[in-house]
Amino acid sequence: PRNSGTGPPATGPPLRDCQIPSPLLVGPVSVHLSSPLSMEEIRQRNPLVLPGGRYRPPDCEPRHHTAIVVPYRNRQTHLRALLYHLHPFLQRQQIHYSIYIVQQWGNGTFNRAKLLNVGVREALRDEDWSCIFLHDVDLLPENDHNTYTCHRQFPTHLSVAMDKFRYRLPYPQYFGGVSAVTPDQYMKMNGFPNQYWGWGGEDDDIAASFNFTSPNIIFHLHASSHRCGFALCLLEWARVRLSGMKIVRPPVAIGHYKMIKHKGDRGNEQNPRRFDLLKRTRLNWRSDGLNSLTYKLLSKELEPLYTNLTVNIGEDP
Ligand code: UD2
Ligand code: MN
Repeated sequence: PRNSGTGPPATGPPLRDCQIPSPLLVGPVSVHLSSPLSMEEIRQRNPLVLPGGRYRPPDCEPRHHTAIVVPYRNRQTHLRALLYHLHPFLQRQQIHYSIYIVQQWGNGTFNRAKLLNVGVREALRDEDWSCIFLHDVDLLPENDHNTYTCHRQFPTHLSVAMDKFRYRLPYPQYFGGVSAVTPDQYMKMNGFPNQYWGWGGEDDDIAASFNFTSPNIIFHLHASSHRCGFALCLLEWARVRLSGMKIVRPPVAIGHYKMIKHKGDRGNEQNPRRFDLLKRTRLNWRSDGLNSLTYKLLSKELEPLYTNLTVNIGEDP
């Protein structure tokens, strides 16, 4: 069942269901990274987007209701590039959507996964979304056949081919960038970990991604696992697996993304504890996640192109 807010408009004849695939899709699009437009210019190019960055197709009843959640702090230029590309991209897919920017308040160490937890919880207060996207601010999709919808059973990993990795998966279990879950899948895996402060590891915790180039983690793997073979251990580690699910992906030819080049941010230095935390996912995932999430929502603004959530998520203890 849906909220009244997701049904057809109260007046006028009911709309026909949107066609699948959307007739508006164009396939590959060229993504330019030269200086993005101003927010006002982007707004003018997207006249049907409502305050809060909401949209629903005007002439058919959408089959999908997707919230896009973006963990964020101090990346204005990237945000404009994302909004510039994503709004038209999603409108061509004829889905009902809304974009949430979850902004970490203060100068403390950044915590991407905790911000994602906040975004999911707050988005679900607004609407009965059927799908929630977890989206880095600096990733721009290059093919609109990569639909921003969810798989019924399993979490999806979308950014399977990025320019920065020469349009290939860097390693089989990689889960960074853009992913998606239904509310059910999210509950099942107890959301995302709250304990990863700083860069790295949180995506590994969620989905057994694994960096083959890191001797450190290989060492830990061997040291900590007597009973399982190498590959098997990787799969057993992460919360998607531990909660009885697997991950689905679009074909590599479609899951193309450009990542805006950037340096590491201040306040998001590599997390030296990530390897130790990862060893304990199996023990921690049931107690650390959605059910242990605490935060203070400081403000919620319906900006013309997105909903801005400013949140105090506390500090690295
Ligand atoms: C990789 C993954 C990312 C995440 C991260 C480790 C890719 C494409 N992405 O990103 O999903 O797993 O490693 O944590 O491989 N952010 C801000 N402000 C900050 C810091 C981060 O807004 O000061 C947000 C922003 O949405 C950014 C995301 O966090 O895209 C990930 O941070 P990053 O882009 O610095 O890390 P990156 O590219 O290595
Ligand atoms: Mn990045």
